[in-house]
Amino acid sequence: MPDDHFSAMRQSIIDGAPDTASSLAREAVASSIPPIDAINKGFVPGMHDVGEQFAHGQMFLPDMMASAEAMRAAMAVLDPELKKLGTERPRAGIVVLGTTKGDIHEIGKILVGTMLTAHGFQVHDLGVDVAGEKFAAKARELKADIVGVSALLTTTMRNQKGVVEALEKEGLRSQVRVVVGGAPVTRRWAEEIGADGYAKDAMSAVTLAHELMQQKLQIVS
Ligand code: B12
Repeated sequence: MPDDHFSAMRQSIIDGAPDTASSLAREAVASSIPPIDAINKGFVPGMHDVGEQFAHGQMFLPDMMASAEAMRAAMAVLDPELKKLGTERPRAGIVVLGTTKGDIHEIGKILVGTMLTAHGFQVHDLGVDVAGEKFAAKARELKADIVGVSALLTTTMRNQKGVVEALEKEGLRSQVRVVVGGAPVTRRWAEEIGADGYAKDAMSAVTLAHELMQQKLQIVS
């Protein structure tokens, strides 16, 4: 796909134009562009620009909301395409996913869930603004292998630690691997809060999840 198509995708996010974003996504599918390329090379860079402009006072909350709407429109087209890749694979592991308490950012988390599903994981998305106890209860109910916690705000990152603590309190910590992510999250932070891993994007989250499942199987066998 020519670079100007990717830049049109990026611009549709900056402009907060859901119809344009959706039709560019459909064009990508029609031209057999891998959906992950459309997301990573086209639409996500637009979200990053929006974040930068917001940070510099050049964009405001309603603009950011319009951009999120455009991103959702693109994902509505690309998500089913990504998931198709995973439908015939055996189940790689059970993942409980959510955005931490106090935080309503969901786009990155949804993308992580989609990529995990596309690679054979069974994913249960608890949504946004999820308390640690809820993660723990779902992990128990489903006998989850991995709990994934997203946080996009420096203020809500600390609630990722609350998820680790809730799992400890429930006596589940040795059975469940905790992975954390989100724009302000780092590997160092993951270590500090006692999580088992950090991934910077959705593809790395898949690699990490496979590695953790391997480790788990080695311990069991
Ligand atoms: C879109 C957006 C919104 C939308 C969210 C809509 C939605 N439905 O999700 C709306 C408009 C609602 C919003 C609200 C707010 N936002 Co906002 N938002 C953004 C923005 C522009 C993009 C986020 C995004 O979707 N990125 C695209 C996705 C694909 O990337 P991602 O989320 O980083 O996810 C990837 C990785 O991080 C990783 N990942 C993510 N989760 C997980 C989980 C696991 C387990 C793993 C392994 C990996 C992983 O993989 C993902 C895919 O590759 C960011 C800017 C930025 N650069 O992040 C600001 C940003 C996060 N927001 C910010 C702020 C300040 C706010 C508000 C407080 C604004 C306000 N004054 O009200 C509110 C907070 C509301 C709340 N309580 O949560 C700040 C945060 C600053 C800070 N340091 O804390 C940012 C950084 C903007 C800025 N530069 O100032 N926001």
